[in-house]
Amino acid sequence: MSSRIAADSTPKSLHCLAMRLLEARLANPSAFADDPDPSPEFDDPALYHYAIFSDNVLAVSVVVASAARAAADPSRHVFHVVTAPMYLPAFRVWFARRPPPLGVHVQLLAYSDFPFLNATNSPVVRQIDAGNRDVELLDYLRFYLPDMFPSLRRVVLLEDDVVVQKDLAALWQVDLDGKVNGAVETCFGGFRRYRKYLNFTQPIVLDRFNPSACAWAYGVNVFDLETWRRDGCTELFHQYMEMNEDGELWDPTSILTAGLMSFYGNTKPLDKSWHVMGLGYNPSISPEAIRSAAVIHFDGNMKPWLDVALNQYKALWTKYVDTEVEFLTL
Ligand SMILES: [Mn+2]
Repeated sequence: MSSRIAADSTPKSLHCLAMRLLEARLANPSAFADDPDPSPEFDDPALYHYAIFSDNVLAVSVVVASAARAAADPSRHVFHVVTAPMYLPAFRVWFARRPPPLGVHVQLLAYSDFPFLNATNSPVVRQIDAGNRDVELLDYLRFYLPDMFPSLRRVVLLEDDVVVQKDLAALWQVDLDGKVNGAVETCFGGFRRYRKYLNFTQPIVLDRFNPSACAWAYGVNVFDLETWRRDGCTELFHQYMEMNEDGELWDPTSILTAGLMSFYGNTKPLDKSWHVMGLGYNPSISPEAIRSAAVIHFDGNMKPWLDVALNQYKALWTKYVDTEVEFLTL
């Protein structure tokens, strides 16, 4: 069953899944609390906290299930899932029907739950309000982690196209050397350096950045929220978004570039085994690299829930799809 679901899960059937979940809630509203009481674990800084920004219920369920299964003590892991308001009911039904596995904690939120995300505070919201359709608020929420989670000191950002294969508790012991962002670097030789992402013919870019600085990846990022607040990285991000309103400094649709600017000189390279990339486009990743990876990342267009997924990697994702969910009987 699970392989059939994943093989057939086109974006259209994922949308159907969200609709079915919503239907279940309309049919039986009292079974699904609108706003369940927050658990004390949600803001306990002694626990391991993850942020996932997504509108894909199935993908998020795989991230959570895989991380829970890999954890030595799942009850110490807390997942903060933030979605668009229209998808929140679907997430609520899913996690009501299938409570978080193995005692992990899951907090479900919509970005409308954060009042500071308004046009006065945020140039991103202003650009969306102005009709800039290239900007998706969900994608930019990662720049607001310290404001979203004021009581937390550290958060790991996981994208929804990853699978966790090892206990991530050790990420909380990684020494970031006073930097804000822990990430795996992606440069090799002359490739994937800042010159690829920024327009160095602009004096302001040339002034501030080294063109041969090494780029890093989103997917698995350890963020020290206290240092982030101290260094004002969100404010810096806002400045760059405003400077680039005409799109001359960098491709304004690239969230990575916004990150490369905002955390420039503030990123600590993580060991590459924390985050192995390319499963959404590269058919020849070494099996050994995949086996020893703490997290594998299906970055690229061939997502594991799509028909075009690379066959040799598909099972690494589908084995975490919860086949007991009745809505999946398509
Ligand atoms: Mn990704």
